[in-house]
Amino acid sequence: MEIFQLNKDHLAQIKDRIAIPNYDRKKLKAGIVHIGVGGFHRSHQAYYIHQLLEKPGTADWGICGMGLREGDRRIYDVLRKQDYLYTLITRHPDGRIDSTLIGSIIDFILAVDTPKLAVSKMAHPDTRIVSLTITEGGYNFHPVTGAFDFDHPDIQHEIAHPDDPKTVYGFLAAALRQRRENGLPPFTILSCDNIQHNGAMARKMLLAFTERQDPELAGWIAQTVHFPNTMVDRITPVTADRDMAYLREEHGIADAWPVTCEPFIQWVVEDRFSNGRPPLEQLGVQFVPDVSPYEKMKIRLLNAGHSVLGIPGAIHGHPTINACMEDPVFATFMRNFMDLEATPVLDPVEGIDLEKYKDTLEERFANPNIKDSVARICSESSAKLPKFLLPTLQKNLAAGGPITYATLVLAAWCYYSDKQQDENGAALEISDVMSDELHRAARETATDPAAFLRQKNLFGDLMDDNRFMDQYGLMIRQLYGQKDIRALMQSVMDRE
Ligand code: CS2
Repeated sequence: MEIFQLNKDHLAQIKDRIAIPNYDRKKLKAGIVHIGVGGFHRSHQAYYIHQLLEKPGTADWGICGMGLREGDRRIYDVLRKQDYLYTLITRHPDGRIDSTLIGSIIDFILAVDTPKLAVSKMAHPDTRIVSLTITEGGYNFHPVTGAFDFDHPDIQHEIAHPDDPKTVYGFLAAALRQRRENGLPPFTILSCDNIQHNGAMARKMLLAFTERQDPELAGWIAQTVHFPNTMVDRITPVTADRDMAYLREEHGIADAWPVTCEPFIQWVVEDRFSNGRPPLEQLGVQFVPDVSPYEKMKIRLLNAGHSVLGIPGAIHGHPTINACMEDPVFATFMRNFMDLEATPVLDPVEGIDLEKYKDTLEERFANPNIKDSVARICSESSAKLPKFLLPTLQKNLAAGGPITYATLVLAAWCYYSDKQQDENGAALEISDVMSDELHRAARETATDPAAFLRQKNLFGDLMDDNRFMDQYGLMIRQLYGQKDIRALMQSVMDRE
C-alpha cells in the first residue's frame, strides 16, 4: 500500500481509507483559542468541535491551538507540518478500531516564539472562548492555602512587565486588556482540567493576578468575564509507537502524532458564557446550572480510582491500568475503595446511578486495547493525589468512616517515592515537578515513619489525626517489612 504523508494535499487519497472532515477548513474562523494542546484536548474538545463543524452553520467555531511553554514546540512542529490535521484512533474493548481524521484545529501559535501574535489572536474579534488544559499543576495555587502563588519568578516578571507575558495569567490579562481597550466584549475562559470548580479556580487565580498587575482590568474581568465550571472525561493514553505503526500498516497514513482514546466521552458544562457558545448540546454535551456534583463524582471515583490502581500497580510491576484490572486483588481493591470509602461521602448526583457509574468505570479501566500506562497515571501525583484522594480521606476522618484503602495508597506513594523502583528492581518512570522533594522526604521514612507526611504543602495537618497516623504507621511497617504491596492489599481486604 502506498503511504501518504498526512497533510491537506493528500486528503483526496486519505478519504478512501479513513473518514475525513466533510467541511471546508478554509472557510472556518477560529472562535476558540485553546491553550495546552495535549492528547486530551485532541481526543475530547477538538473531537466534539470536529463533529460540530460537520453540521451546517457552525463555521465560526474552529480552534486555534496555543502553546505557552518550550515543551509545546514538539506538538507545534508536528501539527504545522500536517496542516494541523491528525488522526483520532478509538479503540473499543472488543478490538474494534475507528480512525477519524480531525480537522477542527486550523491554526497553532507557539507563544514562546511569538508572544505578541498570541495576544492579538486572543484579542481578535473572532475569538469568543479561550479554553484551557494546562494540567492540575498549571493553575499556580498554593496546594494548602489555595491562594495564588506570587513567588513564581515568571509571575513577578509579568506583574512588572504587563507587555511581556510568560504564563497563562500574563497572556489572558494582556489579551483581555487589549479587548477592553478596543471596545470588544471579553471571551469566556473555559477550564477543562481535572480540578474541582475548575472555572472558579481559574477566575480566582486570574483575579488575584490582575489585582496586582492592573486593578482596573481586574474590576472589568470580575464584572464581565464568565468562567463556567466543566467536567471533562475521556481516557486518553500517551501516544505510543504502535499507534503510528497501526496507521501506517493498516491505512497507509504517515501521521507523526495521532491520538488514541476509549469510546466513552463526556462533557458537562455550566451554561454561562461571555460572548456566545457553540451549540454543543447537539452532540450530547450536557449544559447544567451547576457542575459540582458531576466533577466531584468524577474526580473522586475515576481519577482517584486511577491513582488507587496506579501507585500500587507501579510498585508491583503492572505496566498498565488494564493489567491492574486483570489482577483480581487490584480490581477488588479498587472497587472496595470506591464502594466503602469514596461513595459514602459523595453527594447524590441527579440523574446518575452511582452503582452503574462505577460498573462503567470498571469496564473502561479494563479495556485491554487502551493500554494506559501506570506511569501516566502516576505522573504529577503531587498535583493529583491532594485533589483526587485526600478529600475522601478527610471526609471519612471527620465522619468516623473507613480509611484503610486511601491510607494504604498514601503509604504506597511514600514507598514509591522512596524506592523509585518496583518490587522486581526495575526503575520506575517517575515524572513529577516535585519528585526530588518527594524522594528526599520519603527517604527519611526508615528513621522517621511520618517523614513523608511532614510535607505540609501536600498533606496539610493530616499528621495531627491520631486514627490516621496509627493506620499509616501500620501500613508503612508492613510495606517496608514485607516488600509485597499485593499481599498488603489482600490483607486490608481480608480485614473487612
Ligand atoms: C487520569 C486522567 O491523569 C490521570 O491521573 O486519571 O488523565 C484521566 O484519564 C482523565 O481525567 C479521564 O477523563
